[in-house]
Amino acid sequence: MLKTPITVQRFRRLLLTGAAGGLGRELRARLKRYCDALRLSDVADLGAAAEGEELMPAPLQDKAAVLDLLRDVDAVVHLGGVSTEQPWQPILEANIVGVYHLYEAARKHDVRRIVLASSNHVCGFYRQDEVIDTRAPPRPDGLYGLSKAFGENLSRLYYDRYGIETACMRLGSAFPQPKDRRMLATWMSYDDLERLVVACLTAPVVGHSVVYGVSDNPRRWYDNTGASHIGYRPHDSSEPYRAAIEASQPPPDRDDPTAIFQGGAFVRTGPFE
Ligand code: 15L
Repeated sequence: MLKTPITVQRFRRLLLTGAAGGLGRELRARLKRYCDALRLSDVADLGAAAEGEELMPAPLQDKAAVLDLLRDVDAVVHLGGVSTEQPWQPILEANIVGVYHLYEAARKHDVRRIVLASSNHVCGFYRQDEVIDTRAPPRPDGLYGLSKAFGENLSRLYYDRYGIETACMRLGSAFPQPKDRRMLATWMSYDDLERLVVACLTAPVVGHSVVYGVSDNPRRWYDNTGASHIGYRPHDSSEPYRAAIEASQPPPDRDDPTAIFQGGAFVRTGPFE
C-alpha cells in the first residue's frame, strides 16, 4: 500500500520514461500524486491510461518522437532504455542515441530539470572493500555501465552549456527486498526510491549532481555526503533481511570476481558477440 505522499510542490506535468519497466510501474502510481498530469512513455505496453495519465509510447532512438515527449513538461524522470548488460546495438540505440535525443528535446523545449536513472554499474569495478563517494570517477563494469557513464557526462555538458539541471541517481538494487548477500549492501526499497526521486525533483538547487540510490543499509559501499543538498534521507534498511539471506546462501568464494567487485555478476556478464 502506498504511504502518504511526501509534502512537496505539485507539478503541472511530469514525464516518466521507461514507465512499463519494473521501477517505472512502481513509480507510475507514486508520481501521479505529485502532478496534475503524468505523461508515460515506453516501447513496451503501458496498459490503459488512468485518470490524469497521458500515454505516449516512443522509442528513444526516434528523435522526432522524443521531441514530442518533452513538449510542455515541467520535469522528467528518465528510467527509459536498457537496464542490464546487453549487446552493444540495443545499448547504443537506447542509452547513447536515446539519451542524447532526450537532452536535445529538453534544450529545445526549455525543460529545466531531469532526474536520470544512472546505475551503480557506472562504478562496478570498485571493490567491495571500498566506500566510494559522489565524486568517484566511473569504473564501468560493462557496456551498460559505460552507457550510464555517458548519460552522466552528457547531462554534465547540458548543465554547463544550457543550465539544464540533472540529478544522476546511481541506483543500487531497487527491488521489493534484497535477494542475495551483495544486495545487503546495494538494496534500495521502493519507498526510498520514491523519496529519492521526489527529493531530486523538488530540491531547490540540483545543478549537476550524482547521488547514490541506496537504502540506509549498515554495510553499504556508497557515501552520499556530497549530495546532501538533494535532501534524500532513506528510511529503510536491508538489515532485517540479513539473517535469512546469510542462512540460506553460502558465502561466495573469496576469489570470485562477483564477490570482489561492487558490480557483482555484471563484472563478468558478456560479451555477447
Ligand atoms: C542495475 O543497474 C539494474 O538495472 C538492475 O536490474 C539491478 O541488476 C541492479 O543494477 C543491481 O546492481 O543489482
